[in-house]
Amino acid sequence: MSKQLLLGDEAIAQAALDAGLSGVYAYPGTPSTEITEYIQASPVTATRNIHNHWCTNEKTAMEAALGMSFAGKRSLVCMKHVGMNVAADCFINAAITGVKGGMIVVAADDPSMHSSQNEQDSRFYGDFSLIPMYEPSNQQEAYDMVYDGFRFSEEMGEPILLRIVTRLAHSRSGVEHKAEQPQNDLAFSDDPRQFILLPGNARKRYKVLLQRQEEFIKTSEESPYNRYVDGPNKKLGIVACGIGYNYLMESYPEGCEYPVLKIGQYPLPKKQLMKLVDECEEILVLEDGQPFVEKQLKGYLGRGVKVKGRLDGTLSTDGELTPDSVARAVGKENKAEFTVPSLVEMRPPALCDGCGHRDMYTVLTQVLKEEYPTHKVFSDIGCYTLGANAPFHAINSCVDMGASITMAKGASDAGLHPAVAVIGDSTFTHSGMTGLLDCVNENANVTIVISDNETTAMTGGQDSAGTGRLESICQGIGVAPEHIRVVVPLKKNYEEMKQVIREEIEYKGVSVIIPRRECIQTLARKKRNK
Ligand SMILES: Cc1ncc(C[n+]2csc(CCOP(=O)(O)OP(=O)(O)O)c2C)c(N)n1
Repeated sequence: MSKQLLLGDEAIAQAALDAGLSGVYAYPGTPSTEITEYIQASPVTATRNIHNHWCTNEKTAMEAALGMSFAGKRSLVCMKHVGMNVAADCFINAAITGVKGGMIVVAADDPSMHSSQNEQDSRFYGDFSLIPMYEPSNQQEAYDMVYDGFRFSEEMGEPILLRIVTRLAHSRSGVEHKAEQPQNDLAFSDDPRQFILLPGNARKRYKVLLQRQEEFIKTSEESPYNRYVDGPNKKLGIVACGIGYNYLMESYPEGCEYPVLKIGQYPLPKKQLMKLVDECEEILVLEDGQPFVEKQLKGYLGRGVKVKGRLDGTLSTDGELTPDSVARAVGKENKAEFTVPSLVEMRPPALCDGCGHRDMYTVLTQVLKEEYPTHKVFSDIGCYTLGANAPFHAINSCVDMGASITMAKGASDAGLHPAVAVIGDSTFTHSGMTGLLDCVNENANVTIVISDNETTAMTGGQDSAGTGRLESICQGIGVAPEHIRVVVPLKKNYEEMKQVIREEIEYKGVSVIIPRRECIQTLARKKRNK
């Protein structure tokens, strides 16, 4: 079989294509975006008519993937870790409905917050929902887990969660392909009530899910992704999860002196874990993210075994695991840490020269700072969040997707004026529209700026769900047409833009200002590809 040099994300995508995927459903988010992009660019996607359009948000993606599974076909749903919060309602309930066609949920975590607002660990979602979960240690394993995972999902009758981290998603290694499989035929559950979660049915199904936990543990004990490797020195036993195993092996190219339990599948394999605990004086847990296994281990042992990891300070409680931090934790000499020469020291990211968000902030901050000193600006997540930095210092909040509009509403309810929201076009359709309806329903005194660059720029320029329809969406939600104002953010229009901002702040009700100019990066790409 051929070997290909693939990113972790690409290995996942290729495995899904090889395993007879019928549809990928996703909303972009680093470090998961490349999975869908790889599927979109793959020639077989068109020839096999595999669904590959971006979704409006992670919840719609999860639900559509469950719908495809309901119809008997194999679906993949991909998101960054915080997307799991958006999709959680469907995700948790999908564990109770179960699946028909194989369904794999990829949650790409970002320990160290390279490109995120938190470093939550998606393995808690696996535990919380009570379904089996994979965590690959390298790109080949990511491929194998997805390739075999669809069948496993169908055998278990459950979605499978695949948790990856940034370093695995965004680094390459040689990956061997397996044979291409056909797509499933349309097929439905034998149980007509499987997907009807009325309380009477949900209670039954939840009980069954609980009863199946021992079966899931057994599959973990027999899984090729969980491996007990003995070592002569029993002073320490190491539990190495996911990429933590890869980092450990960097310190032991000839094999580790301590017994190691490699974890790639959850729930934790009880038998192997007990063997490690019985044989070793102390346990060290290596896991990238939060102390998920370490906490469980402390809970389930309760017999005076010392467990070391992030909770006792052996490893830092925050930030990603690294080969260096793992080497230190096992008492290995560390090379001097690489230091960044001062010449290239951290520079905060900035909006591109020529970006429309720049013109929008230039004008907005001028009007607000000079004429409305009591103002606050609630911003959101996207390129325009960089309005927080110099030279603008324009925003007062950025919390989660959609929160600009609803926080502005809450602050306005509290008596703040002017309460201004700044949100991007993709974020608006992702989670801002429902908040706008709240504003309209109460005629909240808010001024909402939808800074429309006609793309999802922050994550690389994917299609934005509302392009060409933002005014009609706002009007449909109930914003008065005369208070939906479109401007072109260019220097020559600054005076007009200022006047529009003044008028809409003075209006006591919901107004939407749409500065619209295409992202200069997507524009340049289009020109290059012509
Ligand atoms: C729940 C969630 N999903 C995805 C992301 C990743 N992400 C950050 S901003 C953004 C969209 C930005 O697009 P837009 O609002 O149009 O602003 P732009 O970057 O184009 O200025 C995405 C997808 C995230 N931070 N949180």
